[in-house]
Order: sequence, then structure tokens, then C-alpha cells
Amino acid sequence: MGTSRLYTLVLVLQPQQVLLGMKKRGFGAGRWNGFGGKVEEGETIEDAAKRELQEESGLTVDTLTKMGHIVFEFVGEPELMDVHIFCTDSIHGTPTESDEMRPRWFPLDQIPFADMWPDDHYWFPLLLQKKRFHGYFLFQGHDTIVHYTLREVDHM
Ligand code: 8DG
Repeated sequence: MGTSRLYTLVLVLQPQQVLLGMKKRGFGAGRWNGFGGKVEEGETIEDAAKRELQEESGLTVDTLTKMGHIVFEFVGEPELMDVHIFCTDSIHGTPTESDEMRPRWFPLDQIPFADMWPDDHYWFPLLLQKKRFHGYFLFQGHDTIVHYTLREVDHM
């Protein structure tokens, strides 16, 4: 069994638009994504999700809804990434650029998949339909999906 590390990802999803951030540095730089990062010691996954959303976008939320769980493996890297995906509709504040992210609203029919992680193309449509899902993606480098599984689930 490989070890894994916990990550969060939050999508602010409103009826007509979704908030994405351009990742300015580090892992996934140059790609639009939701807001998130590593779960720190002593934190619940949901608390980490709220903290990362606040740090990266300036937004706070009352509640998050669990939508998905995806495990990512990268060929040659022993540590799996265990990513917990949430969405929310009700935010407080105005999206604000941070050191890590430049936020922007996208209409739901103009999601910039070409400039996002390639797996998002598979699971984002489920999220937009408010369907919950479990997935596994094996990557070669950061651009090529070697193998994947994705299924809808009733409960997270
Ligand atoms: P740092 O301060 O240590 O630099 O990093 P962090 O903010 O704690 O964590 P991070 O490295 O920025 O976390 C990676 C984020 O990217 C996290 O929200 C999970 C997310 N993520 C992946 N893979 C994929 C993917 O394939 N698609 C999408 N949409 N998000 C992904 O790690």
C-alpha cells in the first residue's frame, strides 16, 4: 500500500456561473482550478477546505457540500493524492486575488477545460449536475491520463 496525502478542493457553483482561480505558483500553476490545498495536522477535511478557500480567494462560507473524492497517482511517485471535493453556492465576501490564485467567474457553458487539469473534463459535468462521484486517475506527467475510473455514488 502506498501512502497518501489529504487535499481539499472547493468549487463555488452558482446557478449560472462557477468561480475558478488561475493558479499562479506551485503544483498546477497555469491552470484554472477550484480553491484548495493540503489538510494540515489537527484539522478536519472540511475545516481545511474552508481555510484554503479563504486564504486563496478571500471568501468565507457557512456550509460546504461534499461532492466527490478522487485519488490521483503519478507514475514514479509513491505518494497518492487523496482529494476531497466540495461545492457551495452561498459565499460571503468578494473574490480577491491572492499570492496563489487569480479568481474569475465563468459562465457554465464557458468552462476553460483546455486550461484545466485534464481529468476535470470527466468529473466536472457530474459536479455541475450535482451528482456525487468517486474517481481514480493515473497520470504520466501532468498532461497524460494513463488510466482512470469514475463512478457516481449516492452518498459521500
Ligand atoms: P502549498 O501551500 O504547499 O504550495 O500548497 P497547498 O495550497 O497546500 O496545496 P496545493 O499543492 O496547491 O494543492 C493542490 C490543489 O490542486 C488541491 O486543491 C487539489 C488540487 N488538485 C490536484 N489534482 C487535481 C486535478 O487533477 N484536478 C483538479 N481540479 N484539482 C486538482 O492536486
